[in-house]
Amino acid sequence: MQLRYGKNLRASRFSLFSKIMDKNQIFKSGYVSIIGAPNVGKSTLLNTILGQKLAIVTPKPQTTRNQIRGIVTTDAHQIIFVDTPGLMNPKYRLQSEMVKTAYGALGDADVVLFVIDVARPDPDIEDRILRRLKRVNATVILVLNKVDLVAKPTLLPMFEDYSQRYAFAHIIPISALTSDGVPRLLEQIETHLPLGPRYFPEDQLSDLPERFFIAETVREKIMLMTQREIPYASAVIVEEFESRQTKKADEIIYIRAIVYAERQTQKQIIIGKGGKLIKRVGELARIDIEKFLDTRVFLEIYVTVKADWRKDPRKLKELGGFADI
Ligand SMILES: Nc1nc2c(ncn2[C@@H]2O[C@H](COP(=O)(O)OP(=O)(O)OP(=O)(O)O)[C@@H](O)[C@H]2O)c(=O)[nH]1
Ligand SMILES: [Mg+2]
Repeated sequence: MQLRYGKNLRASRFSLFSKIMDKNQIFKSGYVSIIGAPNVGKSTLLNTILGQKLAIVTPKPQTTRNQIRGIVTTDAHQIIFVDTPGLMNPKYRLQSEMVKTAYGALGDADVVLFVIDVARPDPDIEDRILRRLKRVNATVILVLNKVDLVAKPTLLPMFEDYSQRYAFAHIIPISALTSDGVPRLLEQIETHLPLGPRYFPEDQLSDLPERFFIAETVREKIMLMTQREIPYASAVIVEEFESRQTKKADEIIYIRAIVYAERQTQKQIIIGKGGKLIKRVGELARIDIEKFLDTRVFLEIYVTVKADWRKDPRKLKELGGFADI
């Protein structure tokens, strides 16, 4: 059974948008793509803007693999924010699909947020992205993220340096983690939105199905609890997602998720001694999924091997969620 939008897939009433709109004001709408190198805080920024966790976040680079769309609707506008995979120099097929997916978000964008980690800038990848941005019609805003990690004076030369490298519409320092500077960023985004209709119902948070977010939650826990190659060699698919009644006639959602590893040795590590690791993954994922769906959940996780799925286009289509390989 495919549930439509459960309670927590509805947009929260929380809003970092500060302006109070007058009723006669014209409606604006548009797409805002969030791009940048891996680990700069793109998904954290999406979650902060939405006021709830939609995209998974880990301290490891290359966490996000797909476009994650989150919708914010107010009386005056509707904005579809698009979080994307971190841009890097791809070394295998999954990575090249991730890069293609990220650049694919530039086509529809009205505004592009190019996010930098001020504590760890990466001039090579930034230059590559900037060359690409020169061919884009959208308004490009440079977002200097993680300002909570550096002393203020270190930011000044950055304004100078980046404005010489590209004609950004704005350069805005923020901390996606503390939301410092985020309201100002949103104000600037609003000014660049075109007039447009409301594309989605006002309480809709995403156009992606619940199954996707459930699989992502399990993948987040695996990424957090495993090391070396395993976080990158794991994929998760939700095979079954069904509402059942308990003996007391309460509703419980039964979920069966399959974790795919590339090798038998990786599968063993993910399962852990006596099933300890996968049990812990299941416990942590269940807590988050229950919060997300706002209902009780019975989560079963199986681990299996699909050899070299990251290199095989057919397997990638199935496990990576890339529609047009
Ligand atoms: N101190 C600090 N840490 C942050 C901030 N924003 C994000 N982080 C941390 O940076 C790490 C990466 O954050 P993500 O949001 O997953 O980064 P991402 O750009 O989506 O990464 P990929 O999906 O791998 O491309 C996490 O540990 C976050 O908690 C910030 O403003 N300040
Ligand atoms: Mg991310």
